[in-house]
Amino acid sequence: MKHTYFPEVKHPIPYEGRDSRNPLAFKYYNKDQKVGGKTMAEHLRFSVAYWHTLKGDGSDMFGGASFDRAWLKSGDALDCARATMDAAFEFYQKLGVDYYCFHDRDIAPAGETFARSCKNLQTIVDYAKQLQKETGVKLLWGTANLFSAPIFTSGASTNPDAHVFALAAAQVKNALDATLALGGENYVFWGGREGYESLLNTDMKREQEQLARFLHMAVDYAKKIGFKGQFLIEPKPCEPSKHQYDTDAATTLAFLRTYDLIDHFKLNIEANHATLARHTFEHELTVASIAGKLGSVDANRGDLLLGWDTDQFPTDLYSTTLAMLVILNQNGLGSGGLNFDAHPRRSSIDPVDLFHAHIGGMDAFARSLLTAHRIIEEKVLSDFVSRRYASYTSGMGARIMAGETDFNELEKYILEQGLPQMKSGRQEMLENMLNDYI
Ligand code: XUL
Ligand code: CO
Repeated sequence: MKHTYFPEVKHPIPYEGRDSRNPLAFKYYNKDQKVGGKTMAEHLRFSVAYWHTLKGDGSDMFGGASFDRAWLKSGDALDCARATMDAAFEFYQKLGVDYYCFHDRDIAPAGETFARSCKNLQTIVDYAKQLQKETGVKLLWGTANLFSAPIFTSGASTNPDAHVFALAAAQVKNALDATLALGGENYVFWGGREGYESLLNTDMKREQEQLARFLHMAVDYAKKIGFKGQFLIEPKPCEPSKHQYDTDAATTLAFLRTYDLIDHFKLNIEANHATLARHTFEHELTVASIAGKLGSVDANRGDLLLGWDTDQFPTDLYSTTLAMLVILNQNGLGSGGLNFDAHPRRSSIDPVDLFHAHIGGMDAFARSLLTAHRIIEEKVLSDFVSRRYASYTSGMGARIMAGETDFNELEKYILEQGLPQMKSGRQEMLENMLNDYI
């Protein structure tokens, strides 16, 4: 029997239904419950973020570690990495999630040399593979940390020094190998430092071309090694860069189209990144979805009063309901999932707080799945929206959309038919209806 890192949680978290008052139970997330033909687990595909949940220590810009994490103090760097992997799989199993995500440097320590770092990664990947096999927990996505090491301060693939570009490529090559070895269903690119601080020293055009070249190389390498997972880009406007090139969904889609990468990528939309870009979460999800490019979600929330990437657990039912509407309307996330890229607050110091945090996020999304499913089944919004645009489905509206008319004819039409009448958008009525369902 392995060491127990979460002694307060003796058994897997049960589903007890909405009347339960047990804080260590699900009130809505009932893994095997069917909602419109799929189980909740199949719809939601929850994933734990290794960097926050296992490696997070509560430190912030103003102070050091506040969390008590036995696994982070278990001997030398590799012993710690193994202990952390043990804690991780104990956590996944007790929580009842099927997936996790990691950066290469979360799971294995960097070494003195690049070769040593690769060897460490290989060692821990072998260990993770064994634990995945024993538990059935799977890898949703892997990624490379190309932002923490000081050498990436001025970017990874967008670095002005080609030697740094080469290092980033070598690191992604190994992270892709690791993701393939662990059966990862996706691979994520988040360009934390792929942007700039000042245009005084930056050739923006060249940097974007470098980024595109890098992504093409990744596509080629994935093909070479037989990695079939989905490539994802995770937009964010800033932080740590002042201005990140993958600013938001629309910018990222335009970038992918410009550089002939669009067929190889989808987007991983994060709630807190959306609000940092001054969009709503549902706006970013919708922009990605209507392009057929919503691949996965980093489920969290920000704090509008703080205004930075607070990565809080998602508990706002309005936001999670609107998110589930987009996800259900596109028939799910395919190989993607809902990854809790979130961490407990600095004062939530105990390992058991990790359970409370994830239970809250999972219940919020499970409840929103049920709500969104009912809204769609009962056509609450869709009927209103189709009526609102009905004039484009026949007569002159249909001819406009079929490209069968022009400005001259439309002028004639107005002169004959007279001015259009205004119609209410009924926003408040719809907001009330949404509230009724939530
Ligand atoms: C940072 C962020 C990353 C990515 C993976 O804001 O969201 O953790 O999800 O690199
Ligand atoms: Co993220």
